[in-house]
Amino acid sequence: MNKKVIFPVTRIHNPMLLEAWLDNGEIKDAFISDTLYRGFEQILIGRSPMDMPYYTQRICGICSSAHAITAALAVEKALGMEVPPNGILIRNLIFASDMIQNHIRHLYLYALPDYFRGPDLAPFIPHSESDLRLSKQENTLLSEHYFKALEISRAAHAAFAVFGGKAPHGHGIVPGGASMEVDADKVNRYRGYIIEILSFLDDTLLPDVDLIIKRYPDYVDIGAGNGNYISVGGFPNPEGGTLFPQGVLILDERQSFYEKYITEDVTHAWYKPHGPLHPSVEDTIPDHSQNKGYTWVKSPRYRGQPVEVGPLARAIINKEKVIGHGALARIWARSLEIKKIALATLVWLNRLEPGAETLNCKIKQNSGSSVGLHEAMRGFLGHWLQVKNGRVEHYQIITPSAFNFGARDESGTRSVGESSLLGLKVQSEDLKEAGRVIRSFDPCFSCSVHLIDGEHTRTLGIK
Ligand code: NFE
Repeated sequence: MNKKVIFPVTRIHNPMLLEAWLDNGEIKDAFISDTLYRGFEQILIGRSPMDMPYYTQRICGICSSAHAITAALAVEKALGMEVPPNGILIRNLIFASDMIQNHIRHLYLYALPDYFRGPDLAPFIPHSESDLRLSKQENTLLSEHYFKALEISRAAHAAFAVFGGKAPHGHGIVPGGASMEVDADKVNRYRGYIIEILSFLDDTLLPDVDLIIKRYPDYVDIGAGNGNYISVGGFPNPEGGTLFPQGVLILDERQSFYEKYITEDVTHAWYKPHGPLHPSVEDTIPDHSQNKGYTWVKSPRYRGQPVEVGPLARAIINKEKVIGHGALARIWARSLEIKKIALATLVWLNRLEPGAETLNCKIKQNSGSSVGLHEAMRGFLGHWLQVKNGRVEHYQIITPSAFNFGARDESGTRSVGESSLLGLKVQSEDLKEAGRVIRSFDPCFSCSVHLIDGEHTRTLGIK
């Protein structure tokens, strides 16, 4: 077998590394490693729970509001806070615009360049010349759309700032609701951005995704996961229910989601060893001397099983008909989801009550344990919190990219990201086929571990 490495794997999140083992042009084994550790969970200890949405947003710049909303949910449950309806709607609007921003940037900046060839100019160079199937005209069109997508994703961030004050790392989502008041000017400005985004979706983005699927039909199923999917739900309605459903599809069976079945394993990650533990009792103690370790990403499991999370999982849990389960099926699900969210914002905007309260800061107690769960851009996000006498005593975070790209577990079972590469036929020198599969998950390794390790940024360091 011969070894090939892609590093970095994505066009933005530097620390992700793929080590693939090939035999006769086929991937027989794969290790995905995160070479970055930051220690957010330790940073949070001893602080005021009210600051958790602020601190945890700094985990990442592209999904900041996902952490804000999930942290706020955890704090509200622990302290017994109730969010007024306007607060719920404004938080949905802030998070929706951030999700739209994320999905548009992922598609044009991080995923589609795997399928089209841009001009010999930055940001399209260096090029990969393997397996390019679009005509010259189609390549030109998609290159133009790449720049248009930048403008539109900026409009999504501008919508975020209407109720969030700024983007990323906004000020709008706080424990107890939303910090902004509602007025007609904000509603109209937000709506204006969404109308602009909707016409870009209909005229440009969705037809572009259709074109790529038409030219690369094999990638609809190439890179499929293991058939296990989870969504923890998200975008609550004030009267109950959520836009994104909650559920589990595991070992071919649909089940209700129970948070108690979540565990994390660190057998092959660089942490102080422990068996699979529920996040409420788990710690995060870095230990780079672990011989079996090859990444900073732990291994989250549901009922001991690796699961896939993200827009495709949400569509499947929502019982939508999907086109397949591979790389382009993920991209297709993500692109349709943008429209679903954009349309939902128009409903939420209409339901806002100008002048009604958006924030309720009353707390029932100053100690408590809880979990905040909310779908992030890339899927499952959980914040486990313990507060004692008004201070954070314990905090653990599981992100979507940890679910998709965690290390193999104590039984040696791979997470979905690694297993989706097994058997993949590779003809390109640059492992483009594998890159397409990995990037379709929209991985983010800033989120997945929460110090730059100079020693291990170029090798996996498997000892
Ligand atoms: Ni840095 Fe994030 C999302 C979180 S990671 S992008 O979505 O949480 O998977």
